[in-house]
Amino acid sequence: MKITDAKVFVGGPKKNYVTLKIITDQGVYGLGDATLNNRETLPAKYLQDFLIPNLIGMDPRNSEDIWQFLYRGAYFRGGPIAMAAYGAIDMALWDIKGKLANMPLYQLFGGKSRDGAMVYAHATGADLEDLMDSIAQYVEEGYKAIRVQCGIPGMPTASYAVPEKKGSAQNYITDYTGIRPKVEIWDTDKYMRYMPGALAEIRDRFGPDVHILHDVHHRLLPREAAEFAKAVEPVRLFWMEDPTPAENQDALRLIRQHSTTPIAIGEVFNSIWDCNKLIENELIDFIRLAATYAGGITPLKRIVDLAGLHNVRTGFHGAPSHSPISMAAQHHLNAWAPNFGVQEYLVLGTPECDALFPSEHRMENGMVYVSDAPGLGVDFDEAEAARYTYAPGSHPVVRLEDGTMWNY
Ligand code: GCO
Ligand code: MG
Repeated sequence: MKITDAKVFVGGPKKNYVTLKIITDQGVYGLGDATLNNRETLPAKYLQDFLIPNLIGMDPRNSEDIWQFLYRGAYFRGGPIAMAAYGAIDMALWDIKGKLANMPLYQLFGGKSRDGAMVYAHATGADLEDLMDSIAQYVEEGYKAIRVQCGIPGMPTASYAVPEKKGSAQNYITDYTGIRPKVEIWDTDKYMRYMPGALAEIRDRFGPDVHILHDVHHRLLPREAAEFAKAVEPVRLFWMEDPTPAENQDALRLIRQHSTTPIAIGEVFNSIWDCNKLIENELIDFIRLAATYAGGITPLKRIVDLAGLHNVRTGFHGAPSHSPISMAAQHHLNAWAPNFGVQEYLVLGTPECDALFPSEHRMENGMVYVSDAPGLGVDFDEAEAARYTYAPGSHPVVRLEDGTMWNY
């Protein structure tokens, strides 16, 4: 069996999805997602110029060897652009394998460990009252887990994932007016003084059962993160996400030594080498890589297994930048993983998105039910795809009030 061709498409409804289609000599094709948010053309170019010409003629069933060929063979290993491109290839090869076996992928991993996988939604508000309305709406819709972000009084601009105006619920961050980013101004002191109290009010209002998550989005230093984690302990967060940049994996010790608030990290990681110490030293509770940026199902599954040895559960990234193809890869991993925690999932279910990526994965009452179709269980309509083109966009950058660059 041989790969005979592969095509890359960039575009989608209000998103620049990068979709790979690998075609074989036996009429079976596989789909992959290489969407690297706000840098979408780069994995697409890497696929077109270097990777696809190498794939032609290979046996698509050897997905492990092909992954090793891509990763080791590049000599310059890893990085988000390359790993997103490998991720798309790996997903497509697993899709082909599932179709050949006539089985949904979760069966090839070891079958289902649960019926449905809990997801979390994003509630957001220009201020706390606005956020409370947004949370109430998700509770009403049956969500069991909700991430909460709100504007901070006195902050010079809206901060991460928070709308500028009340009631706009416009939390998403990519601005498609061009590649030059807007600037958010950040003030750690104002955040530290306000946010723990706001989280406590949310817990009081919604009671003990709803899982509350909060994304600090890399804004704190390790000592500040430790103070924050300690202050919010009574709220019993499901998790505190990205409290501090984790490039220095040892920095997480400080937070751990001072608090029992669960920590979720990993959405910007590309490899097991970015998180192995965090996992082995049990410095985190949830691992957040995505099938795309981690380089596909093959390496992500290895990370899930390592995490399982150390009581770390999964909480894969699922921002709207991921297409339904990589989300499907994650639905299958979530159905199988013995150490599943939660899945971030923002309902993309617009008629346009469903028409571009038809599938039978189902979302109900805050749970995802994986499809039983062979492979990934999601298709791609090329005629629909022809309606879309690439639209340059950027998420903001962050500066302190004196102009110093900070972490987005
Ligand atoms: C999340 C993330 C996203 C990122 C975005 C960047 O938890 O979902 O923090 O909102 O900001 O994916 O491209
Ligand atoms: Mg995040």
